[in-house]
Parts: sequence; structure tokens; C-alpha cells
Amino acid sequence: AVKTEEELSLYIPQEGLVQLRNPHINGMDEDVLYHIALSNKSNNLTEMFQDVKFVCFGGSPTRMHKFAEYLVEELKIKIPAGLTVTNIAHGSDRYVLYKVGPVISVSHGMGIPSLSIIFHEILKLIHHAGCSDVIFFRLGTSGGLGLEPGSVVITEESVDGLLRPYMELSTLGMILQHPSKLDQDVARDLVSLANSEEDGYVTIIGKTMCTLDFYEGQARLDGAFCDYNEADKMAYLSRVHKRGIRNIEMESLCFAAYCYRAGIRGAVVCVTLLDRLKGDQITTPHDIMEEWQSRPQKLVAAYIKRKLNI
Ligand code: R2B
Ligand code: URA
Repeated sequence: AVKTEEELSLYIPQEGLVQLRNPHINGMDEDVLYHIALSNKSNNLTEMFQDVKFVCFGGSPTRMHKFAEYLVEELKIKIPAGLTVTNIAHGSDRYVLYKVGPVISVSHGMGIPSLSIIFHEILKLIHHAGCSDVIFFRLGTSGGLGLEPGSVVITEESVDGLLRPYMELSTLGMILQHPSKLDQDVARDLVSLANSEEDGYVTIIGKTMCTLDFYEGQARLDGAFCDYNEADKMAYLSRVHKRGIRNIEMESLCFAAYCYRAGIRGAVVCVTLLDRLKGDQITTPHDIMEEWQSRPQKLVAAYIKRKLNI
């Protein structure tokens, strides 16, 4: 019998060794983590990953490579001269995965289906490796609502395009609803590390809307299809804004729902690339955009350094 969401959804942050809420895994001879080309039989996952305490997910492979390099500097990790961080998932061309001291930096691609796959495999990876007390982050980009572009939003709770605070997943021909709350302590600790005056941009806690599409799903007028007008768009976005939503992106619902289900402490930190109450197109020059995209990375790196007493 499939368990009801009530039975499944008690958010109890795990303490100690990372456990899976799947009774089948430990009875398997081998567990192939197909999309990152690793397996608990062919690789010594304990030796490779047991010291991991933080997993940082982000959409773009290049950005997650840059984040790994940034962490080498920030955490003062020693890498032999002439060498650089290596992509441990090089046997697959779906995602990239770097390890820098106690931190994994991994790409998740765009949208919930892509994030879902890598989340399953990373959670199994850290379970097989015997990791304990691991915190997950998503570092991303988003469209802001009523915020100066470049502002950073830490997600309090993620909602879908109908503003419902859970992810619906069709499972065995049924629709299961998985709550998408995030750990409020991690969010508060993160926001306390930001200083809007010194930084020159604001960092706030707010709700995030997660959609299944970038164009019509986010009420854009500039997709290849559009069956509504400017007034319809603005009525929807204003309603969303009034409900406390501060940004819109495409993965937080699943990320939050899976952290909640797993009892893993997690946070979503996204920079806003534009104000959706003012437009649809992203026209900011590349170098400014690069600097904006480093903002979630700086905040999460500061959090990690604080935790490691660096
Ligand atoms: C933010 O940016 C991407 C779309 O441009 C998507 O992955 C997201 O959540
Ligand atoms: N990512 C999104 O999903 N939406 C935006 O508007 C910008 C980045």
C-alpha cells in the first residue's frame, strides 16, 4: 500500500548518518548512480565522500565549476600545483560534480525533472558514503517581483503556479502531494550573514513561486505562444506579489519537497535577474550578470565558512 502524505511528511531533520526513506536500497547488490556515472560497488564512495557536510546544487555546469574554484580559495583547500578541481561525474555528460573539502558542488540543469534525478542520486550517494549531518543548498537565478534586479531572495516556502505549497508528483497512477517548506533556521542564519548596506544590494527572505515553464508558466508575453494580454499578465503577477511571493524560478518546489521528505536541512538562495513587474526580457550585460550570479555563491560560502569556523 502507498503511504498517505500525512504518514510520510513529518519534517524531522535527520541527526547523524544520512538515512534513506526507501527500504529497498540497502538490500540491493549494487546501486548504480547512472546520471553521475558512479556506483557503490565500482567506487569506494566512503573514501571519496564520507567527509561531505554541504551539497550545493545550481543549474549551470559552468557556474558550479566556478563555485568549486571559488571554494578552493575561500576554504584554503590545497590542490597540487598546476592541477584544478576535477569533474567527478565526467563519465556522464548529464551533470557535473566537484568536491572541494567537505563541499559538493553539483549542477542540476533546468526544471523540476532534471533537479529531481540528481537529487535522488546525490541523496543516495551521501547515504552510501556514510555522511552525517549534511545541509543542501540550491544557488540559482530567478525573476524578481517588486525588487531591484540583483537582489537576493532566500526562500521561506516554495509554491507552484497555483500558489499551492506542495509538489504534486504522479506516482503509480495517483497524484501525491509533497509539502515544500524549507528549514527556517538555515534561512535565518543565511540572511543574518548578509548586510544590505555593505553589499550594495538587498538580501531578503520571501516566498518563491516555482513553475513548469519559463514563458507562459511565468506569465511572459514574449514566448512563441501567448493567449493572454498585458493586463491579464499584470493581474496575475500582482496577485502573486500580494501573496508574499518575491521571486519566480523553476526548481525550488521539488528541492524543498525532497529536503522536507528526506529530513535534510535545505535552503534556496536565488539572485533576481530582472523585475517581472517591469518586463520579461533579460537584457543586462554579461559582466554585470556574472557578478549578480556570484551573490548566492558568496552568501553560501560565508555560511559554510561560519559553520567550519574558518
Ligand atoms: C532559473 O533560471 C532557469 C531559467 O532561465 C531555471 O533553471 C531557473 O530556475
Ligand atoms: N529564471 C527564471 O526561471 N525566470 C526568470 O525570470 C529568470 C531566471
